[in-house]
Amino acid sequence: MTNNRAIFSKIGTFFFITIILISSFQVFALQNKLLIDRQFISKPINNLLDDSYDLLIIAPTKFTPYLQPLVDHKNKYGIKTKLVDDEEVYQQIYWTGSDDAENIKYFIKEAYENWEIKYVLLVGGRKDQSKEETWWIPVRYSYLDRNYSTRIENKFLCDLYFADIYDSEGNFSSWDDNENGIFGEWIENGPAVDFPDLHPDVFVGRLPCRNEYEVKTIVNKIINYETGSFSDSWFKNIVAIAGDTYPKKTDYIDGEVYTQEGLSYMSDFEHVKIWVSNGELKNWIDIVIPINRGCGFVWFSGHGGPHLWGTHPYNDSKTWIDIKLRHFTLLINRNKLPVCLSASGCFNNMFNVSLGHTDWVYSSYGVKYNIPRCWGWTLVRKSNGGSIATIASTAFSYESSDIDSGVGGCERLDIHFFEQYGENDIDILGECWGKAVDAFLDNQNINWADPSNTGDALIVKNVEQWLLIGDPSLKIGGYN
Ligand SMILES: [Ca+2]
Ligand SMILES: [Ca+2]
Ligand SMILES: [Ca+2]
Repeated sequence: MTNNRAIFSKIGTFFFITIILISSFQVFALQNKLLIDRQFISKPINNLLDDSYDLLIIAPTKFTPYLQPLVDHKNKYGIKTKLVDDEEVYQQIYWTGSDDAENIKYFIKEAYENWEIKYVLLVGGRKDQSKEETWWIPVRYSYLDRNYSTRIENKFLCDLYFADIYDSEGNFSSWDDNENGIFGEWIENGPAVDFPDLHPDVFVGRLPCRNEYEVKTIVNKIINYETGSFSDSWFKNIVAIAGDTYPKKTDYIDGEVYTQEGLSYMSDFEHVKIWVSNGELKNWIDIVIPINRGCGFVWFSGHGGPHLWGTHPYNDSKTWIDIKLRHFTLLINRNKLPVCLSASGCFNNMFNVSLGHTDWVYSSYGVKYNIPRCWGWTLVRKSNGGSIATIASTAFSYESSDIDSGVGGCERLDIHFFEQYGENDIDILGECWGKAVDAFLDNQNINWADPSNTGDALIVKNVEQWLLIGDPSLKIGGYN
């Protein structure tokens, strides 16, 4: 027994020393790893600190070969462009945010600080048409929870999250102040929980491509657009499509009043008013024809869904005049591509829809049906025409309740866009978007404690969901 005890004691001592040694080694290794991590934090991104870029493109590896022609094109025109695949992002940012979307945002922050980028193009949408959402490039849902009358909506797509890097004090704008992994929270019938800064620090657009074909199509569209000749008069048309968004509820023709205000900034353009009051807007053909003739901008002011845009004749709520996805097959405007705006059309840019699962798509009989992609994205991905970009809403959007108040209605965002382009002479698409967001916010005094269903939360919701599908570095009107 004594001998056995001595042997066990020696074995025990041996194991004890071994464990100490292993532990010491692990501590040493961990310390070194932390050292390496810290070095990575202070000196990330490919040892390319001497370089600076204007445009950062983030895409999955699968798409990157098809984006190289766009990179070459951008560089040729003086927009220094860096293409990074998503794996590279996740490898470099391995101190990790709370999820992949936050990792992307941290990477954008690093790129802003090290490469001085101004524009970020995210290339990647849903991976397929199934019910479960899987993404080529992650999205952020804002959980600003407000109903639209009796219809519940507790979250929506928000790419402004990726553009708003810093708060007003220069700290990282996390959009998750209480660190519960739920972003942009403004609880139902309650105050805000998270307090996003909202002001963009970089200009972000997304091409929600599902496959290589879509990437190739849009790369071609952008290159052709920017190198094309805009001396033709078609570009100088702005088509405004509007009717009575709220029959009887307001006694004026809402869409016409708002588009008129925006058009006043566009004095160099021919104003093509496709309105109900002048008899130019009777059905969807009236929308297709002026777009096919060619226009630099097309602006819709009315209602929307993921699958349609629509409005009413004056004081006639029973009659709808709308343009649906299937009507787009007759859009054959080819290289005469407009920038399209539709802030007031709810859901027009709701790019998470699929054949497997579609929210907020109804037939006229109230039955839900499915669509492969949303209205705004269908216009952008169309190969023989459509739009070069669509800026529109991803959720329920809310017009000003009072035309004279000018407070926080979604229509103000579109109007501010034309102010940037027409009056402030900004001709880069993403800058018009971002500076319109700034101008919109500068006119608001948001009460973040407002618990009401129709109060200040809607101002924030409007701006969070006004999303650019397109290239933020796009030179509006091209380079020639
Ligand atoms: Ca939160
Ligand atoms: Ca900011
Ligand atoms: Ca009205």
